[in-house]
Amino acid sequence: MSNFELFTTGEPSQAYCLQGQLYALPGFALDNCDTLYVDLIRILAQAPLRHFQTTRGLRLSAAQSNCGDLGWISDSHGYRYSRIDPLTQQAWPPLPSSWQTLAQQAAHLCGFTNFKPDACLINEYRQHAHMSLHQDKNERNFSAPIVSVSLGMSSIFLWGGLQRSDSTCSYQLHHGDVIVWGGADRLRFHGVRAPHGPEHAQLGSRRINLTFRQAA
Ligand code: MD3
Ligand code: FE
Repeated sequence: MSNFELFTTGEPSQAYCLQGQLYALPGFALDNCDTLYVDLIRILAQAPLRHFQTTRGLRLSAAQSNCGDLGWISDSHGYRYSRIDPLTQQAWPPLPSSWQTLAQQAAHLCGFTNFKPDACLINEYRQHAHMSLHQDKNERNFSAPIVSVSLGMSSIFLWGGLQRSDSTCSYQLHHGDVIVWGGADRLRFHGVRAPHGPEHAQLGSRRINLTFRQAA
């Protein structure tokens, strides 16, 4: 397994091409973090974080929720998108327009025009929570990119190839970093390790990731 780590400390609002169609915008969301945090508290009051189960009845280690027209869910019937939150039996809270704008601007800086996210998955990683290597393939339209915003503690994300067995590279994600990927790299295997380093002044000992997608 070949592994290298990249540490970027560049100018915000500059897109770095990491590999193929995988881009990093270090610190791109920093200016918006206070607003994001206030919106997040309100959204999670309406659609609380919970641990979904896999088809095999295993509890996912990250706690999750959603906002937007569609939300990603998992239960004994598998992974899919749903307009209804199974916990509250209500529609998911709306995607704040400022969040949509942030995701669209990030996508645009990486060359993806016309990105219109209709789903935002909220992942909360505490202590040993992580996400094993997987592909994101529940969305209808693989030509749309995915935008990820990292908040709170730092974490290492792993990205591999189109086969689970392909070698992986690793990259450090910090508070305020944005990652955009799409095109040929949309279906790469990827994962994220448990958060590490000092706890975050505002978010405490956890990392929160917002993932914006065009799911419909
Ligand atoms: C995709 N979330 O929710 S997003 C997911 O940090 C998910 O919560 C992770 O994967 C998280 O499905 C990672 C960032 C990411 C980074 C690199 C990738 C996604 C990627 C490389 C290829 C494909
Ligand atoms: Fe994923």
